[in-house]
Amino acid sequence: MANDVGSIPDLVQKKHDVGEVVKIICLGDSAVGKSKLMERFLMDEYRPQQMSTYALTLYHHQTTIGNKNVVVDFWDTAGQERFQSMHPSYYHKAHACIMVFDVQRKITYKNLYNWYKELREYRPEIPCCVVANKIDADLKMAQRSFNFGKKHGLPLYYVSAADGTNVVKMFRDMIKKALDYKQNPRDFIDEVLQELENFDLEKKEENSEADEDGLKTESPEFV
Ligand SMILES: Nc1nc2c(ncn2[C@@H]2O[C@H](COP(=O)(O)OP(=O)(O)O)[C@@H](O)[C@H]2O)c(=O)[nH]1
Ligand SMILES: [Mg+2]
Repeated sequence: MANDVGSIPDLVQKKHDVGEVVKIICLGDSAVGKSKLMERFLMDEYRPQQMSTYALTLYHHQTTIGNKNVVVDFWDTAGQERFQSMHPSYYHKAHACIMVFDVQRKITYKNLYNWYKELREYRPEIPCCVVANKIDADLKMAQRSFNFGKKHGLPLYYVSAADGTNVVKMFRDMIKKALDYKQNPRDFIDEVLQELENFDLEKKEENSEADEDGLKTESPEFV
């Protein structure tokens, strides 16, 4: 009995520690370096979960932003991008998007237009950035201005998954933006989803408070 009483606050605490969960997706042509960027950012935590049936790789990352615990689910394509289109479920409930091109292959830059169009069909409002990858291979590219970002009001990062330039900065910025979006959605459907999530959390909290007060719904004596 004493154990029971002691364990309840622990359980409540653990539930709160999990923090917000955000989903960040990565888009761009094959071989631009999407997977390498994730691997570089996650380094030792790198334990991807291959979902080959869905042509998908998921990476889980736990971090803190301010004093908030955040769980990030990074979604990476595993080949489906060859078809220049992703399944709608890839976009579903995403909170931010990282769009990557390869500075050595012009076509991957041109194709950003298609990726961006598809993204906005499913997620009209989520924060998005443009990533010019592989600048280690051609440093002059870091001086070039790429208009795609400016045209759509998206931040541009010059990065290298190979040597790590700007990788942490870009991911940290995007995690903050994803979190900010989740907490202040600008899309009607997202607002409703967030309300439902809050409602669910409040219900769970109410139940645990009731449990703490000894108001168990099912008492072991009656089972
Ligand atoms: N030089 C250079 N090569 C890179 C960089 N990032 C990725 N690559 C290479 O590009 C190829 C494709 O990378 P990958 O991450 O599999 O691309 P994805 O298909 O977009 O996931 C691999 O051979 C990588 O080693 C980079 O920053 N610099
Ligand atoms: Mg890949």
